[in-house]
Order: sequence, then C-alpha cells, then structure tokens
Amino acid sequence: MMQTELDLFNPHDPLQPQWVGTQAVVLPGFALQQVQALLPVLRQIIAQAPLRHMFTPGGLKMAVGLTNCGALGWVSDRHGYRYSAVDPLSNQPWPALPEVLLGLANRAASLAGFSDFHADACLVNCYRPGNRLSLHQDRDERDFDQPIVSISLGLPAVFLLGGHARNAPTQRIGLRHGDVLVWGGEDRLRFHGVLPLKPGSHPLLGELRINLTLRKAG
Ligand code: MD3
Ligand code: FE
Repeated sequence: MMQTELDLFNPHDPLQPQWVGTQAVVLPGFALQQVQALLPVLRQIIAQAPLRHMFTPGGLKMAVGLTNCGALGWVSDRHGYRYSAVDPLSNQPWPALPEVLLGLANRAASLAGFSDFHADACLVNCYRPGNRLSLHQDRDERDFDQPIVSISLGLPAVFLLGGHARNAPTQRIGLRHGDVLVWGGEDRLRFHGVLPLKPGSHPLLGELRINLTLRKAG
C-alpha cells in the first residue's frame, strides 16, 4: 500500500490492535482483505431489505439510514426499540447473515478474547455527510456477555466513546475504511456515538459511510 507523508506522523502501527478500554479494541484495517467480497454481498442485502429512516419512540426521524441481515434485525418505531425476526417493510425475514461477515466477525472477536461469539443480527447503518449518531447505550440485546463487532466502510468518522454514565467524559476515536472494533465485558454498556460525518467522497463507496454491527441479539 502507498505510504504518504501523513503516515509518518501517525503514531499507530496500522496493523497493531489499539486497546481503547480493558475489553474494547480497534483492529485497524482488519476488514480490508474482505472488502471486495463484502461490497456485492452488501448490495444484495440492501436490494432485498432497502435502507430506511426509522422513527425513534419520541417521534424523531433518524438521520442515519438503516437495514439488517440475520435472524433478527433491530427496529425502532413509536412503540420503542426491539429486535424483530421480520422486516416491517416487507413482513418477510431479513436477508441471511453472509458467511463472509460471520467469519470476519468471529476472527475479530477471537483476537479480542471472545472465542465463542454467536452473531444472529447485523445492523447496517448508512451515514451521509452531516449525519450523526447521538450518545447512547446498546441495551436491546438479551446477553450482555456477548461482544459487539463493528466494521467501518467508506468515509472516515469520529467515534465517541464515553463511560457508564451519559455525562462521563468521552474520548474520540478515528475510524477508517476497513477498521474493525470489538466491544465486550465491562466496556459493552459504555455510552457511545458518532460525530457528524465530514463531507467527502470515498473511492469505493462515494459520499457514504457504512457501519456493520454484528451482535447476538436473541
Ligand atoms: C461501544 N453504531 O449501531 S459501532 C449502533 O458507527 C452504533 O454506526 C455506531 O453505535 C456506528 O448502535 C458505532 C461501534 C460500537 C457498537 C457498540 C458499542 C461501539 C460500542 C457498544 C458499547 C461501546
Ligand atoms: Fe450503539
């Protein structure tokens, strides 16, 4: 890969895991070798279960577009947040969770010390420039002992990692195309969010950031 002057100032070895919590790790570029296989699979999922803007229980339309694959999919509406076995747009099951994603997520989880991760849900979040995700906890899953694996694709983003209280200080973590994160154990319920996406165009994805989050929801 091409080395630029900027890389000389980057304090992190691009292949070295970065522990950002005792059980939270960023694996820079871990998904890069799978990207060419992931993109057509992702297109197929979105063709079957289109990206949509869900409403929060408070009646606000979410800026981030989303869809799901796997046995369970995360949905939000006036009634609340929950996992559903069917896509409410089609009343059909969500597209299957592809092997290429499961394999990648299991390898990442193992590296982080979670050797028996059994993902049954993958949330696809699609950000456009200006879109943000406000500080929240992921608490809709049944088993908080199972980790969460996330894969970032397309435009870079700044991820906010907070603590166990909403008002705890946050650290900023840059996430780039191909980076994989694993969160588990005591870091599993930390508040987190994404700052507004900066304008830009990614050579493969254009003016988009896609984040895939794999979980065991059921
Ligand atoms: C840290 N997505 O879908 S993924 C979400 O980039 C979500 O789209 C963000 O937060 C995104 O719920 C961040 C990384 C992530 C996921 C779950 C976490 C980080 C986490 C749970 C606890 C702490
Ligand atoms: Fe989250």
